[in-house]
Amino acid sequence: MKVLITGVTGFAGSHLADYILANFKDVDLYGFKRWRSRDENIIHLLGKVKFYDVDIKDSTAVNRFIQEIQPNKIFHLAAQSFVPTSWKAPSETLNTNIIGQVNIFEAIRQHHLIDDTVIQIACSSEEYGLVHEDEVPIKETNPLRPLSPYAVSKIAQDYLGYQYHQSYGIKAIRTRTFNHTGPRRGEVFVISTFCKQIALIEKDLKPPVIKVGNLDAKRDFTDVRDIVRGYWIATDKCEPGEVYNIASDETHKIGDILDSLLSLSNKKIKVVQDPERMRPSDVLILHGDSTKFREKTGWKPEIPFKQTLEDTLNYWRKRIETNKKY
Ligand code: A2R
Ligand code: GDD
Repeated sequence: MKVLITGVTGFAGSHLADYILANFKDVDLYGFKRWRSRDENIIHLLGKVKFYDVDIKDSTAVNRFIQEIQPNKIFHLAAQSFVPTSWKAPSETLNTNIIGQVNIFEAIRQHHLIDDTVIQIACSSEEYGLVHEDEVPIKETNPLRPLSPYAVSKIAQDYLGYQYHQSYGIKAIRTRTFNHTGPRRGEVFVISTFCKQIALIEKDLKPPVIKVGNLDAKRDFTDVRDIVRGYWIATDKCEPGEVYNIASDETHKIGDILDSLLSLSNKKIKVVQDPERMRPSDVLILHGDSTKFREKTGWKPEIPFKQTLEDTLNYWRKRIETNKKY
């Protein structure tokens, strides 16, 4: 079987590659990266994954390499994935996320791969946006009230999956994933930025002050290693055209997560709110209901949240200990 991961240099993409290589011997694994992509998440994959330099905004390159690979499964994870960047660079976010996906869909159509290729689309719980107290836990049927350009781009990806399935029969599996974290998470995301700052403070590389944003927001976190297992199962068991929440179905206040992380360190650390980290409109609560996905696939998360927090902090401690590029 030929499997293509877009966004293989990223957080979820590199963990998905690890999962596939560890569990399936009969898979030829391909990855789209960019020529200037960071390599820290994929160095260990060299020789095991065939990499192609493809910017997904470049329809010619997407077309050419999808034709060459003829993948049986595509995990479409490439995206501008950081919500605050979408306010600073809305056009770039919409272009990458929406047009990038259209380019992949069109390549599948043009090369007559619709019947042979299942494609998982990484949609997001951000699509739910403004959620009322009486709407949690959030089901797939909840209204979508996006609060960022990123959320709008993900709604477009999601609905393009629906529309291409209805119009052409493309086998798109739409996964609305709630927050996920773990080792290799980009340093700007909440748990990673907290862990990185704590690890720097522990090494006396930074004053004992941690900068934070909105600590009142609530999020539903799952370990990335459970999420990528879910993506694989989704492509085997879910219905093309359908949408599925993937979540832990538990929610945590960001302030409580910060307290848990601080309790893992011996340093006394002061917490300071950084206005730069506040958003024009933040999603206040994401608390998923993933019953539909669990009943369809039998998936459930296995890694406890406490373990994920410890692993992420230890990842940053090790990275700062061993790597000058932090
Ligand atoms: O930044 P790079 O060059 O390392 O590649 C990132 C890739 N990417 C692109 N690939 C091709 N053409 C583009 N124009 C392009 N823009 C970004 O997407 C990287 O490999 C990946 C994003 O990785 P992360 O930022 O670590 O996101 P994460 O958490 O792995 O998210 C995976 C998916 C995304 O669709 C999110 O929106 C969704 O899950 O939550
Ligand atoms: N990044 C960041 N940095 N967020 C902070 C901070 C901080 O210092 N302090 C508090 N927060 C709050 C944010 O305001 C937000 O409410 C929450 O922590 C989570 O922020 P992020 O980790 O940046 O993630 P996100 O929820 O905006 O988006 C992530 O999850 C989505 C799924 O719901 C990303 O992984 C998206 O790509 C993904 O689609």
